[in-house]
Amino acid sequence: TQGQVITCKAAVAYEPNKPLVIEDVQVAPPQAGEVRIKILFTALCHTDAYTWSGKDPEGLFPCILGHEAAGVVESVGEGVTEVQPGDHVIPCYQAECRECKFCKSGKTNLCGKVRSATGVGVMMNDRKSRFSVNGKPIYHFMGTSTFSQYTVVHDVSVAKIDPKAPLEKVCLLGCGVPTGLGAVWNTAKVEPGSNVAIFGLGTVGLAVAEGAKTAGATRIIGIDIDSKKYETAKKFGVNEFVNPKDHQKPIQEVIVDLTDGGVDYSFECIGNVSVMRAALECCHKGWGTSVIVGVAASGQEISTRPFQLVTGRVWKGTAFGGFKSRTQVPWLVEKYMNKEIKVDEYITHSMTLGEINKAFDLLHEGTCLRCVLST
Ligand code: NAD
Ligand code: AHE
Ligand code: ZN
Repeated sequence: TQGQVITCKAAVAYEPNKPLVIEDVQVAPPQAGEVRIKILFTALCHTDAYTWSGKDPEGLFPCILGHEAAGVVESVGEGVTEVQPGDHVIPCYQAECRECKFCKSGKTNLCGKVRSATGVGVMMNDRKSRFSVNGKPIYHFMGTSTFSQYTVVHDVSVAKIDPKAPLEKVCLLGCGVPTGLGAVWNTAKVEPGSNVAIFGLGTVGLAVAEGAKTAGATRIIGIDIDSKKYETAKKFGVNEFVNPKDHQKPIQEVIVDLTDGGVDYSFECIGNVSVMRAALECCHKGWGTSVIVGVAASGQEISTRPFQLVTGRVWKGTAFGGFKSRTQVPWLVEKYMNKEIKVDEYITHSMTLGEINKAFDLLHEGTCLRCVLST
């Protein structure tokens, strides 16, 4: 198949919110600096649902969504040296070129090399898509487009992993789990003995809890409008639970009262701007730090009284948990293989690519953390 167009199945999003259509898609061969991957397993993340909803200003249609996956390299374009056909890989929506201003700064995991293309659904080389249906181009998404049996990504967006790792599990290390762990370890840098509040106990919030537990946090307070979330959350380290619906007072006041003035660290893992405000304002005066993890819709803005920051609270955000993708995803895979981090526990459902619309329905139900699709 090397050098040839591959025709395979993919789930195409033609319009916001309209059911995805399983199509025969043509996938062009990888050009210079590109890698064509046979995707074997892909999970669904709430960011896919967000873009599909039409609220993502970077959402373009028709496109192939999906960004949390694992597979095997099928072929590589000219000049690609770090992976070869047969390598087991995880596509990384957050690239790492190790050469750009961002990568060299040592201050961020964001990479500038291909971001201008991945934000508009094309490849860097020729600003075109490698996907088409009957000659009509289909946009890429986040530089990954994993809801397809084959995809083409930039070489700076591929992490080569241990071939012994089970791909049906480690596909989760492409997004949600690292995001939560890294928000704690890299962005907040939670110290032992800290008090932590986590708003939203989906996969990302639970991974924050796991990260906080391993960082030695003492009180790990989970906050969710669905009280059923507490039972599962206990297994990830949450040791107190608050449902905002059970209280008259604003949730930030409830947390401040519970914690003698506020928490050391809070994390917003929902994508709701009023919760982001509450998460900042439940932080302790003088040092409390709040990390925004959730992605909010186009047009949404955050606000608080500047006095909150004048008096020492810090507002931060994180993308992919601050992890350097190509370098650290393989390291996370090893941590999973050594049983140092959970992955299996986040997988509540397994289906096939053909059942993807059913899988999206599930995502909106409280019982689903991650659903893994075999392609
Ligand atoms: P999820 O939907 O599984 O989890 C959200 C949780 O929040 C649910 O348990 C829900 O009951 C709860 N919730 C909803 N409204 C609430 C409210 N007002 N108060 C308290 N709890 C509330 O989602 P997820 O997959 O865990 O993703 C969480 C967010 O993180 C999404 O916005 C996603 O787009 C974003 N995300 C960001 C990054 C990043 O790199 N920054 C990476 C992955 C995901
Ligand atoms: N296109 C969206 C932004 C979405 C967003 O913030 N994405 C996160 C990853 S979410 C994964 O589930 C991210 O990494 N952002 C950094 C980047 O460079 O995109 C919008 O609202 O415009
Ligand atoms: Zn995601």
